Amino acid sequence: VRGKALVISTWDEGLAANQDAWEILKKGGPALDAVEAGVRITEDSQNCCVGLGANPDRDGIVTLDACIMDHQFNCGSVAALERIKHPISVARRVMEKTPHVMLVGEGAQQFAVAQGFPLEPQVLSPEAEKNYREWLKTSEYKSVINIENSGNKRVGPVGGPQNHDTIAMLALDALGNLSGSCTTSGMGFKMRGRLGDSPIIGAGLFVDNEVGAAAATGQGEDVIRMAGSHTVVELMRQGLAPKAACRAAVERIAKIKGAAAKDIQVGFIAVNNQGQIGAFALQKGFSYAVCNAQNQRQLLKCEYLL
Ligand code: SD4
Repeated sequence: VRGKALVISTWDEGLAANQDAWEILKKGGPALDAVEAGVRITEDSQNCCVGLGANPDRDGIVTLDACIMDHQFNCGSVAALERIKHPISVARRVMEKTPHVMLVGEGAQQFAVAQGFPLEPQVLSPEAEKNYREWLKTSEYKSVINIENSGNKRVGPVGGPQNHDTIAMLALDALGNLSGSCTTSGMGFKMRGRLGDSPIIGAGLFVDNEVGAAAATGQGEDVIRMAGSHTVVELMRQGLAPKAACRAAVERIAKIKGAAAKDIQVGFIAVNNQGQIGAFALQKGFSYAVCNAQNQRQLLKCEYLL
């Protein structure tokens, strides 16, 4: 069974994150530990799109969202969390130590501190500070789609300019169990209090061990309105392969949005309980990283609709 273990995650940053997840999976460790450890790498990287180094909301404050789900429908989530470095680990504690699924804002922070997570200083990373000052010149909220060479450049470690704010990761372990994680700073310069899809079970992430797992990235509002990741898993339940399921979900978003679809980006990744993987995006520029026993550093350009 061990040959089947794999991890798949979003964007170029997924490559580095997969390595830490794989260290656990290759020893036969649980998918849940893998998806937590993997995305912590991205949360740590100051020069990136996730975690405390990321772009703030329009009031200049970094607010983080994350969720995690295991093979038994256990799930935990935090949203609008401030000054905590590893929201994914707080989400896991919500899952394991509370009777709840989601904690938000001040309550989430209180819980994190009570669980021993350090309260970090409220400062922007140099890059985010620069981006925020630039943004303040117009103070105009526009969702910038995550396409190659989009105006708002962020240089990823591998694939050149990228603009996005999220990592989602799905893993299958040696026992055949699936888990998933998702962590984000949300859309840069969002309204204070805005939540996207990423911390919402069924939208940003969904795992049903009998079928498969899926996760989303991109314009969260449009993922929420069609229950994105849950939809992908249900399509797999009906017999679609992971890529076909991701494509059908993207087509649904395109239909809902009509002409406005060209102004947004959404990408899905999926894995079924047989270890088949797939991904599909609305627009060009979405990448995803895959790691398994055969190939440990694979970065793939995703197929797209428009
Ligand atoms: C959100 N889905 O907050 C996230 C953002 C994202 O790449 O995935 N950006 O809507």
